[in-house]
Amino acid sequence: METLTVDQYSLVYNMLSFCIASMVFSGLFFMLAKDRVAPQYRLSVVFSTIVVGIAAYHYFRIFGSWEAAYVLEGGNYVASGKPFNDAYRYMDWLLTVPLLVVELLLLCSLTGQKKEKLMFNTVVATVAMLIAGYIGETGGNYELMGHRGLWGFLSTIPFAYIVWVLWNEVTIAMADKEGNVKVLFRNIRLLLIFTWGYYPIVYMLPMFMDAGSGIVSIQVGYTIADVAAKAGYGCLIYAIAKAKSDEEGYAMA
Ligand SMILES: *C/C=C(C)/C=C/C=C(C)/C=C/C1=C(C)CCCC1(C)C
Repeated sequence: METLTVDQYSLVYNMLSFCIASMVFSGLFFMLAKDRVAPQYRLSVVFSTIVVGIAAYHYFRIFGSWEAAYVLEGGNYVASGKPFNDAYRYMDWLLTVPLLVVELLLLCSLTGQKKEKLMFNTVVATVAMLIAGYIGETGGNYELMGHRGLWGFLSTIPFAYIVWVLWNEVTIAMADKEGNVKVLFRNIRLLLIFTWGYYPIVYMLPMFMDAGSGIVSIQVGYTIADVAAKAGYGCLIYAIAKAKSDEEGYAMA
């Protein structure tokens, strides 16, 4: 672990703390608002709650690990000797990314075999993407033309497949929609591209900076991405479910 300045250390510390608050309270919102949408869309909102719940738990652990990994010494944060645990993030993604994929597919108008096939394929692809990513992330060196670059590239293949499937299915689902529902579908498609596309960029950042800044960029970058891709995405999922319920004349009992 590299020595960090007080500012660098605090930036990560504060972002992790902000993230915990976002996850916990967006989860509370999804729980309280679930019955405002029609029954057939509730599962998606339930999935959002579970996703931010799992993330909140892991961020508590990441936060604890971050605090334990450094000690303040002579005005800087130096390694305490306890390793910072990177695996929490990947364990979190292994659970939450498949759920995020499935909850969006549930809102698209998929049926029968096609639905099951796409869910299965995309879930398998997320596992492949994350295993390759983890191998690259924890391999030690930060070179583009080395271990990190190679495994990052391999991880990008299933990633491209997942994004392509989700983009297509949302496009099909919004084709016969109008007004609010259409706008919301378009927004979630954009949010998906920008947030998911941002993870591989964060992954590459340490290749272009010194080791201390690399650690900080990874932590801050993934944390911002997670807030958008989990809490923000959950809000849009809820908004789509609500707009579709309104359109179909659902009134809360
Ligand atoms: C809530 C967490 C989410 C939505 C995480 C998404 C993660 C990715 C899309 C990660 C993708 C990666 C690549 C495409 C290549 C480099 C390695 C990864 C794992 C960062």
